[in-house]
Amino acid sequence: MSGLVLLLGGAAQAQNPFITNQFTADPTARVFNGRVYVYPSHDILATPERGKVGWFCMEDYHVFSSANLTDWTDHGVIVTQNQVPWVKPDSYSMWAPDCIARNGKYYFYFPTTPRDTTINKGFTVGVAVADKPAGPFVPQPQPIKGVRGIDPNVLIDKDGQAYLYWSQGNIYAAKLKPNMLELASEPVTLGELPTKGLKEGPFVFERQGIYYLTYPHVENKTERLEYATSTSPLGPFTVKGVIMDESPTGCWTNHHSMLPFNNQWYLFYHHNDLSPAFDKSRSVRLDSLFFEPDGAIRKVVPTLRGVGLTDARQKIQLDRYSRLSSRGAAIAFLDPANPFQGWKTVLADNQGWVQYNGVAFGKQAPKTVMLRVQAATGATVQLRTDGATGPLLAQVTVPKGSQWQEVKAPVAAFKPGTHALVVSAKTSTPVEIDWVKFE
Ligand code: FUB
Repeated sequence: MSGLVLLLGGAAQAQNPFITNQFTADPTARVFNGRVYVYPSHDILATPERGKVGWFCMEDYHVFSSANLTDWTDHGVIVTQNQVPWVKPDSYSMWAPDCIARNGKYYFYFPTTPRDTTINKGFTVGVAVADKPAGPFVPQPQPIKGVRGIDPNVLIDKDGQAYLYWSQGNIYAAKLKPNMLELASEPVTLGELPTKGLKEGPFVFERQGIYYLTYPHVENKTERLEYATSTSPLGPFTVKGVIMDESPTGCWTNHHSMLPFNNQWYLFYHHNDLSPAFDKSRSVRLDSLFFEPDGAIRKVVPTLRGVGLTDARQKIQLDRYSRLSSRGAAIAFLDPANPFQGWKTVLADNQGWVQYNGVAFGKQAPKTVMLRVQAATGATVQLRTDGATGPLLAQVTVPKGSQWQEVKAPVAAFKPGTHALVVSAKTSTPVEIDWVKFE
């Protein structure tokens, strides 16, 4: 398997979606050796020769990692459909995976279609094993016996017993043998969950003696993230509530994982940011997650801003905003024909402003600010910290032009530390901003 390592963007990836070099979905995040590793599915577009047009199409898995949840590394392909002996090589059905560490080995669980239909007519689950979190992974010659379904997830309990969870309309669970490759008990249905509407994508974890079974569920029209709790890994579970509401823009699936990292919990999930018109091409996101004192999970409101600070000296992508004026501001793709180029902020007139929180200016005052901008008839923009009436950092005159240009202006005021950056238009003509960077 490929050993490609690609630093994604180098910086300023502290926004959503946080992987923008390809479509990614179903993110299972794990902390291994002080780094966060994300094992997502890899959506690609089906063609008449490849997969089924209009449906999910996935042929391989990449793994990504980060030490700070801001700068992400793509370690390349770790498992691919035509290099696993038991997998139907043209099934394009490498759906939501998981990975877990035990005794110095990394076990990567993935659901897909076997070539031998006597094993199973639909999906089953296989394992690939590695000595390091990014591989190389060696697939087992056969899938796990007795598992029929998708979305594997593994919990290793405090007593060392491992459990495999998966879904097929309902959610199922069984004990795993210490070798992590075989079931040690008959599968059971976790039956206390809602009976109406598809449930899938289980992610189970234990916190302060409570076992959380979290899962996407179609209560209404599309999936929302819900959870149930128990005092034991196999239940009985009590349904507790919603972690994330249905997508307001109609992305049918959601799929998630959660973990604590440096004293903060995070929710990893997906949306179709890079493919708004087709929700089978998804992108992974990340937001902070909080527990109430009684252990309840506080509902997460999805953000574009994501988590972490953005260094003022890196490109600040305002289009991943924290707040946007209700009039005179909009977000659009830089190149609608190539969404992977990212977005721009369009301020239509002097009503338009955008706020981006968590910009780390540090201790030393920057001398200038640079903006990548475009304004057909010219424009003036102002940059302030901490609100529309906060200190004026800079006023920038954008010369008229129909091309992108990098325009500089001196920084007039400076307060050390981390601030919200507010950029507003001061003229009645449109101005488009790709990014802002202090120097
Ligand atoms: O990515 C394919 C499928 O969509 C996953 O296995 C489900 O959980 C849903 O996200």
